[in-house]
Amino acid sequence: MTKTAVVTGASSGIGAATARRLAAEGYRVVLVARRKERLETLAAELGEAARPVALDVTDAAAVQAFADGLESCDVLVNNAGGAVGLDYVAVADPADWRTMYEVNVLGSLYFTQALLPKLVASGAGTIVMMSSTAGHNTYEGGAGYAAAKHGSHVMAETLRLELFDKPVRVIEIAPGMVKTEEFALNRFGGDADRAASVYAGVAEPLVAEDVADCVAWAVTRPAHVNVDLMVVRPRAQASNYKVHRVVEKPVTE
Ligand code: 8X3
Repeated sequence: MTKTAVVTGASSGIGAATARRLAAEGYRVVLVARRKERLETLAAELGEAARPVALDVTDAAAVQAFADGLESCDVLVNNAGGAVGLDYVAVADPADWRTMYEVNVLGSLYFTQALLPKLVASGAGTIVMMSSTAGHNTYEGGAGYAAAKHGSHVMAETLRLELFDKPVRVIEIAPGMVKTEEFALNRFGGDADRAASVYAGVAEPLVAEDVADCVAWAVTRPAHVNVDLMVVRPRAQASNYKVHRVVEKPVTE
């Protein structure tokens, strides 16, 4: 029987790439995000394998109603998330922190709670938590995002303990620098120059397809194999701090 994968944050970036990959692996993919038009475009591209569902992952009632209407679920990819701002703790806007916690952590909580009975009933369920290297370290200005992603990491670790006797595995994927259409743009409120500076001089940052490849590999291992945690960075990024950037030399006469 065709397996069903629910991917949140599927309207762009890692979520969309993951949906494409899982569809290519033979899954029926449920595409979840707020932006209906983008989901419909992706669903049209993927054909019968995909179903778009427009909802806000921070709306617990909407998530539960969606889950109630779903026939079965084999894989849940808790991917919806993102960063807002890069401000020092001293001046950070609590509203940004609240948004990041709600989307990255509570959104995953709502989906996990709502779909867990179906994941257990599948007999071989998988929950993928998309955390970040910011879920394992931090950096100046990153406290709000790192706190939220540490939350994703802790949720994965705790769930794995709590589900130890259930047929559901919990996989955490922690990407470092991934150049996507929107991550940095969203972080900087649409400031394209500031967003571009994040990747300045990095010849080959990861792209969404690289992370989707990690998800697809981990999810398609035999059901008894649990890839607990996969940390993935571009070769040019040895740590959140240490990034190899090729600086263009100024033209001299
Ligand atoms: C993205 C990694 O370094 O921008 O999840 O926080 S970082």
